[in-house]
Amino acid sequence: MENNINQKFPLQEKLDISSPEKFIKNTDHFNSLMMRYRCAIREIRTKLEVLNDEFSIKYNRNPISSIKSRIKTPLSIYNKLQRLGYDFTEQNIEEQLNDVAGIRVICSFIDDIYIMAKLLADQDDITVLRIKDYIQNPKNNGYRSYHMIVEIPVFFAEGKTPMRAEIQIRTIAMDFWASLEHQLRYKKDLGSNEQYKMISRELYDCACTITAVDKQMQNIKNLIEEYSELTPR
Ligand code: 0O2
Repeated sequence: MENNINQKFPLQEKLDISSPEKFIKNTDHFNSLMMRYRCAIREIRTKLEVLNDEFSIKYNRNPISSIKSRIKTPLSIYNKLQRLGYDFTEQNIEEQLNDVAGIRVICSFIDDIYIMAKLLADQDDITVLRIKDYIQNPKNNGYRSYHMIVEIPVFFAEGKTPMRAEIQIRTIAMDFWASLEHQLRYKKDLGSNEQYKMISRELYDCACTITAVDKQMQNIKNLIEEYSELTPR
């Protein structure tokens, strides 16, 4: 069947892949694959929203402040495969890339990150393939975030397809820092190496301040909860 979504891209040598744009134009399969990743995002988003709703009823608060999601752009997919030494084929996209579907969960407190991660991991249709805990083990530049690569089944007309996605869970403060640092990394006209190093040091200092603030806010929340349990209503 020509349009079966589970059919792989035609053999690479039959396609004009002299540029990613031509490749994409020449095949409907790519759009179909991206549609599948978008559906995986929708499934995971729903799971997170359900947990957040349940929390707000049970505990009168929302652990999730916001959820962002994105599908990697075709050019970014192409560049990443090139960097890893793979051709731009459907099989390589599915097998070699974990972050075509990306979901970012912004939580209010550090504890909420681990609560959300556990509640997701405990769901029996989610398979956790990899965890990178950059909160326990921050990167040298100060980056902190909790990363999960998961696989989730999505039900299409032709049947069930397991889809991979990257979930990044972090606090509002961690997200604020990471967004600015991301801009720095991709900024081309930043000036000399010395200036770049100076800004990196400043950013690292900010990361330390933000870590302290996150911990302090978590302590305040714990104290409020403890005191309100002791106070008779
Ligand atoms: P973009 O543009 O955000 O998509 P892999 O998951 O194996 O493919 P890797 O690098 O081993 O790749 O995974 P890791 O370390 O979990 O990082 C994946 C993503 O986390 C990155 O995607 C970034 O979004 C984010 N990230 C990791 N390190 C940093 C950092 O130092 N600063 C910031 N701001 N973000 C970071 P991409 O594809 O690199 O970038």
